[in-house]
Amino acid sequence: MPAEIIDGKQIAREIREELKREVERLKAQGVTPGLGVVLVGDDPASQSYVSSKEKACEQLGMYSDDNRLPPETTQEELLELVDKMNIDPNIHGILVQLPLPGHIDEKIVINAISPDKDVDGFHPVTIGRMVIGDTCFLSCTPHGIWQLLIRSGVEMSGAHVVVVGRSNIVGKPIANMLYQKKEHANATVTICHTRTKDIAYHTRQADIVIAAAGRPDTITADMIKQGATIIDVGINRIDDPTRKRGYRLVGDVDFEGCSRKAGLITPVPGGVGPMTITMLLYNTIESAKATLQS
Ligand code: BQF
Repeated sequence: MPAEIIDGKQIAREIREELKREVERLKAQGVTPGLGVVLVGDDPASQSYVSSKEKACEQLGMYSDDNRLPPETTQEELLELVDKMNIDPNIHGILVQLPLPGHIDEKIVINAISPDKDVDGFHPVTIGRMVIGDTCFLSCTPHGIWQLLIRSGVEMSGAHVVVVGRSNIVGKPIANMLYQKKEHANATVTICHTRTKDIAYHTRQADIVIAAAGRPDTITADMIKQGATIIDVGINRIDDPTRKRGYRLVGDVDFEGCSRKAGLITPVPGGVGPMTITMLLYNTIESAKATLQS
């Protein structure tokens, strides 16, 4: 029996409907959730991500403050803008689109964002809170993966989750979220990476495989257990002259092969990707809510 496909686009749509009502409620109380957006340089992928995020804000009735800075922007200028946004009461979340140009130190910029507005969840204070299990902004891609699993009815408690990849933006945080002593978590988590001796040995035992290695065909059908849940976080551009853009997107999973053996599987595109932006909106709205409660 072929795997059931987890429709990330549809689940993202449902969450955005919920969020839209939340924004209306907040506006009625005099608060419009606002996202401060910063893009430095002219990387086409980053431009497209930033535009999608701003469009998504608009669709929910949120405010977004668009700041597109030239590639030669200095670190000092960027830090000045971040400082301004830190104290701007109309901005509840700050999004500095990564990657930044080489002459700017990403770590310094991330550290400059107030943890109270860290809707990307990349600040070390936020990460510390997450690891401890405190309430915090959960970083968007792993939070999106978690929501996909929850809303698809996947049992996490006691499940063996194998995460392939150990990046700061996906592998490390999703592993942390899923082993927490919390509802919809309590999994046993294994993290595999480039130096793991036999990745297939681990993934074959997994009830849930999360592929975030950044390489196509990292997970093939022979590497998974019958009926497993497969989450594909990869976004790899493959040259394709038949497409108008000249490329197509593929994940880290051999979708063809794995969808014949898995129980549930996410597609690329239309799986984890749409959830990432949705959770950014979610975090910004939560941040706006917090200003009312204090
Ligand atoms: C889809 C990102 C690497 C580096 C910086 C939908 C997105 C992607 C795919 C998207 C990403 C990846 C984002 C799909 C935002 C996810 O349908 O498959 C949406 O917009 N993303 C980003 O802002 O920065 C990145 C990946």
